[in-house]
Amino acid sequence: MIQTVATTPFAGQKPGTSGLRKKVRVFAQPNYAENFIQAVFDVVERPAGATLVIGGDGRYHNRTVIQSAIRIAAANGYARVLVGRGGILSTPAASHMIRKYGASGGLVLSASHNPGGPDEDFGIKYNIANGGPAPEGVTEAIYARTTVIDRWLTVAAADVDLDTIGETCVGDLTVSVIDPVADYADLMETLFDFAAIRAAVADGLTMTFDAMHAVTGPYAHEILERRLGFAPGTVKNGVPLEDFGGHHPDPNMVHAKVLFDTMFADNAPAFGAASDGDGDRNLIVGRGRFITPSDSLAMLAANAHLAPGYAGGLKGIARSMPTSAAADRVAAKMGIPAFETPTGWKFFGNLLDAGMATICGEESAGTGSDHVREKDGLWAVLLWLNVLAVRRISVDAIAREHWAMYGRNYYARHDYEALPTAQADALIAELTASLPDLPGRRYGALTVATADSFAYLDPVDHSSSANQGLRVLFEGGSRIVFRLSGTGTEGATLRVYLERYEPAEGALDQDTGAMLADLISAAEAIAGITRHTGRTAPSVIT
Ligand code: VG1
Ligand code: CO
Repeated sequence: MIQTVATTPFAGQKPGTSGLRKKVRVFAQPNYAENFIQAVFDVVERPAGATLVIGGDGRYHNRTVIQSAIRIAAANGYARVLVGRGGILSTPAASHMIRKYGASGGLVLSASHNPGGPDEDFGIKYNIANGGPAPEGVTEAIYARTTVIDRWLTVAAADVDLDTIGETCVGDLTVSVIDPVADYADLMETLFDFAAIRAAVADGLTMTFDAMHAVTGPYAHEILERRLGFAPGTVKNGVPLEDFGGHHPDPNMVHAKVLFDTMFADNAPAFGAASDGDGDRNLIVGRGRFITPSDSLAMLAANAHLAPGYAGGLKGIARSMPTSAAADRVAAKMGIPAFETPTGWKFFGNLLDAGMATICGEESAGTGSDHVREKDGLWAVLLWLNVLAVRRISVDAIAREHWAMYGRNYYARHDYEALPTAQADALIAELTASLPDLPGRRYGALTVATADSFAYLDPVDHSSSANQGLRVLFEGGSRIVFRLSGTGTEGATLRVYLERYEPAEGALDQDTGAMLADLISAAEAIAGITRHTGRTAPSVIT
């Protein structure tokens, strides 16, 4: 029996870079999550009798929202809901599930790399039938609907047992609780040479993987330890916890410091990696060698043909605008197109669907391919392992070889977190107004070539997206990008992306901070970060 619950709109239910993210206490208000989910069901394409995938990263509040989403789905005419056991599905596994089972879409419950717990963050993202994040046209329609919503639909039904594999009926809806790992692990076996990796492990290839008490633990235990034969204990922090053990599940030099320390110690394993809250990011560290995500994208693209899934070559490489141009050089050498999209995986979907790009990546530790429509942390780890197993050289050697061929894009991102929104907006407004005056200006040895606000025209559906970050490009290929985060839940976060290109015959093995020092001072001179915010140093450098 369908029940109609009267409601009124909440302000601010606007999806950001990757879904709607708010504090748990905001999501826990009566009607808050329900309004948003009903708004999704009101506007998205879903044939009668459609299937919906529901996956979550296991953070605090996950089970509560899953139970209410199931009842709302039942009242809205879905025929089937697929949900991972324990309410858990990594984001790439959810994407695969949508594609494999022909679902009309999915709800991905995650705030990804943001911390979890009663006082921390929660998030809901809608993915469409191709398995990828809803494009802007859809998220805008969802938002518009949230501003006028006056009712949501539900059924009176008990909670579903999420911990037992099997089927339950909720009204006319069938809920299938499925193994979250098996389908995903099988997909990975079709892409990578597991036998070659197993052989390398038998010959002594060692690794450590930090699952950060987030969603990848069960996947990593199954794939790395059980299917590939890495020693038990290779996977650290492998049990998903609602508060990620009190840490930020953000795989970077700050939050995965233990991994860094391990990889830079005398007895380091050959390979180290980590993933984030929802399993779509990856961090790659070789023995004594950190690989920036932008470099990882380029190096994986250059070596992907060594994996069976990519033996036929790549159709194109896509990267988000702030990601370094290292991948573009690989694409140029291969004679395939390189695409530059705005930040956020949703912008890669059309390129992947159209067969224009095979591999995509973002500087924020996201890499993936056309096997799903999300970035995929373990996929990147497995592609690295496949390359290492075939090449039988170290991560450091692969990096040096790559730079010797293509040159090196020294790269760092400086984040200024939790700024008062007014300060951040004033900085961006002032900088935007000054862009036309920047070309020709000199900052030490740097001369500005061009400066603009990045706008993207999608080559497939011709949709356009303006204001996607401010770019200051210098003569010689160096660059600074400024943009505000669209995933934070507290104030504003300013991201400053710094990149310096050093050609193959240049200085390839220098300290990144030293190589970027001129750009760091130029960023201050151009944007007045301290003047606007009072901050004299970034909160996080990645
Ligand atoms: C950040 C990253 C972006 C990434 C997004 C979602 O967005 O910069 O590259 O796609 O997070 O990643 P923003 O707007 O805060 O810069 V995840 O792992 O949170 O799904
Ligand atoms: Co994520």
